[in-house]
Amino acid sequence: MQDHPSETFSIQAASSHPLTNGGYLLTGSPIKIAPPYQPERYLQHGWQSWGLSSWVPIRHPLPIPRPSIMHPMHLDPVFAHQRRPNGSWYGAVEAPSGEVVFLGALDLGAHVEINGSFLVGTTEQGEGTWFCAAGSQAEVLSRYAGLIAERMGKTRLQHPPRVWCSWYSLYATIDAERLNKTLKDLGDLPFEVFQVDDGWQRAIGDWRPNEKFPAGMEALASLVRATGRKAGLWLAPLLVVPSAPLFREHPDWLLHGPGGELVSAGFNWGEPCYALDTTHPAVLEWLAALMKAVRTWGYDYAKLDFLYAGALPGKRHQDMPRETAYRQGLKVMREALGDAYLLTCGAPILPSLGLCDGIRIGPDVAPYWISPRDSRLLMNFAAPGVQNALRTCLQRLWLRPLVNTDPDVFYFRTLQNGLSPDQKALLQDLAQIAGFKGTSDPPSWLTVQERQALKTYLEATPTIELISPTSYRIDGRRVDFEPYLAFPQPSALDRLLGTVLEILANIPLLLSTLDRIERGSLQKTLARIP
Ligand code: 9PG
Repeated sequence: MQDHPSETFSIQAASSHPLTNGGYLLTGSPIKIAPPYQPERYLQHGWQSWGLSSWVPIRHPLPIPRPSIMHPMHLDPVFAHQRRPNGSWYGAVEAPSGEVVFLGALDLGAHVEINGSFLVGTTEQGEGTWFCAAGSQAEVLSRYAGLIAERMGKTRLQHPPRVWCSWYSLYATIDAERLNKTLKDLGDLPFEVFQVDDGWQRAIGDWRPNEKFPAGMEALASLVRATGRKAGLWLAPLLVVPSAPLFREHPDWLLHGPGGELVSAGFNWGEPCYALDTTHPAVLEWLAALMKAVRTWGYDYAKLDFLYAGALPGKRHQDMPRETAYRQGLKVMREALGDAYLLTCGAPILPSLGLCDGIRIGPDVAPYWISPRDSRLLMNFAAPGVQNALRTCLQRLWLRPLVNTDPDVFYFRTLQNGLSPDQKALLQDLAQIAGFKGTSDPPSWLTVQERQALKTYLEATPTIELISPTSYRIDGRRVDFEPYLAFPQPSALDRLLGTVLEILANIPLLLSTLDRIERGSLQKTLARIP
């Protein structure tokens, strides 16, 4: 253990070099950082876009989120059962003074946890390189961002586009006709991208248009382009479900565990999900061809989703660290996409930097504040909802110099929306700060006033000042998010119900049935709206 008397912590590392503007570059694994006090809070960073990133209590840690069948979709499954507060690539503790002591990896495959009062950093392979410093949270994260940019690169684009995305209103009920109508209704609203989300494909892994797009995806793209906008398309290129032909035709392309079993990538669309092995040359070829096809159809904006699948632990065709394997797959897709805008989603954060233009920095929003089932009973903060999205996104805004940060969509509509005006305003403010402006509100759902407010909002370029990671000034107006971010305190009954739900959620048949019911009721609701 090396003591640094001028610092507020001591370091145990293979090597440590002081940096001219404070802090240290360290090598080794594990790395141990000991502050001379017992910290109360730990800054946890989620592995992929949706994963919880927040200050969390140390003495009474949050329980392991449920249900476990969703772990591969919501957190790094390797650490799913780690009870001590932990997170991917970096972590920090807070000193009584409010300063933080920060430990952040400069390499992939790194993890930080709190053990007693120690911050402990480990790497999955080899000797890690780390940055460690004390200071204000904003200051240390800004220096970390600089070091990460040197290693991973950063986006070529200063300004993210304004996007209309089909998901958060029409969900999987999209069809060519409805989208054409929505496109027409956008009129003079200043959206630069019209992005078709989930619902156009035959299956996850079968990226041909389904029967709801009888004229093919080219037809829709040319209508979009005729309005002067870029056409955008959603794909989950690294996922495959059993109903896709690829699942039967190329079992060797799928990621397997050490015992030859398929690695679970979670459960969605009423089916179990599996991952492609991005070290398999045939998979890389297929991915490149898929991205080129999307370009040929006329799409210049790709939202590549559920990308964590490429970095799940498993036995790969070519043996390499899982995040390196993912990055290799992403690089192939990036190159095949040429100069198209690439938005990554459900993506491991550090391994995506330098290769994408934008990245989703939080879980999905929803037209409600929280789902009591997910937040109170299952203590799952990666599930859709506005509170979850705000909480995680705010802790990821330090990424702004490196990549366009997508906090997910905001709402202006009242129709089909359970959010209060204040809650809608918080989301609008977040998107203004993050810089990435997107919505799914179909113009025909908006009142005249709402449409006007949306237009004014889209055109605004306010001055943003950081006060603290959870409070900002937007054109001089102070916005404080902190009062909205508290975690629920579940009762004994909540915990009991959570356990029952956990058991039920691990029955795939029940999940598929629920998925069918939800889709059916959404279809009926939307059929009633013009
Ligand atoms: C389309 C959507 C939208 C959305 C993405 C992603 O089951 N899950 O845990 C789960 C998480 C996120 C999610 C869907 C399911 O949403 O973030 O914008 O594109 O896929 O299916």
